[in-house]
Amino acid sequence: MKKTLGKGLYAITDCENLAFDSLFDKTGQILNVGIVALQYRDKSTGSQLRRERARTLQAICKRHRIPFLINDDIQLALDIQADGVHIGKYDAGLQETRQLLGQDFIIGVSCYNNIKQAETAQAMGADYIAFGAFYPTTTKQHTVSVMPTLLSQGKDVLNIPIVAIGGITPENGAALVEAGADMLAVISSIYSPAEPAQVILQFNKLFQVSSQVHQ
Ligand code: TZP
Ligand code: MG
Repeated sequence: MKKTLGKGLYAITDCENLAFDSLFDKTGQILNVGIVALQYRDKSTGSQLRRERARTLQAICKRHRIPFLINDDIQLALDIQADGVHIGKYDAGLQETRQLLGQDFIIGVSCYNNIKQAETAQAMGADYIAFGAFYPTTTKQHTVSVMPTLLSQGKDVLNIPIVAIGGITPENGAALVEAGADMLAVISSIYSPAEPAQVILQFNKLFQVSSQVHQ
């Protein structure tokens, strides 16, 4: 059965800056506080090691009953039966991805700053779309810069969840939740502190406040 995605913090692994032991340890701390999804994003590790690491992270997500998604690598997602994948413009297309993975996988699609692309992805069966980068980031090069108002425009035409990404902190994330982001996807703000618990709590508060305001 396809897992559902709640509103909240969507953590993405920082494989560029952390050795796997440390990444795993921090991911455990992050899951203990509470997030709504974890994405394994790893651009440089070879395929065998990537598979092992994915399985290790998948196991801890299973224990916490948190959806586990894989960036880019749809074959790996299929092989280990992850909960979903995230694809962007350099990856397999949405149709091909859905054909390979079937209906039970979550498929998220990067739409950068493009609402039309998001509407098309929704019509083609995407489970969520991501817009960004909202703020300057050193984690990814060549990002498109996006205004928070895009989220409210997206809300008018989309009924699948909207993820915001790019340079997000608990401070600047409030405006994005207010503008309509269902999830905040975050790498460095949560993986760079030695102990991420405090910052996760701060992120989670943004969603508690938002659900009270919108009740
Ligand atoms: N896509 C757009 S910005 C970005 C990605 C993967 C990087 C987000 O990382 P950070 O460290 O939260 O800015
Ligand atoms: Mg990609």
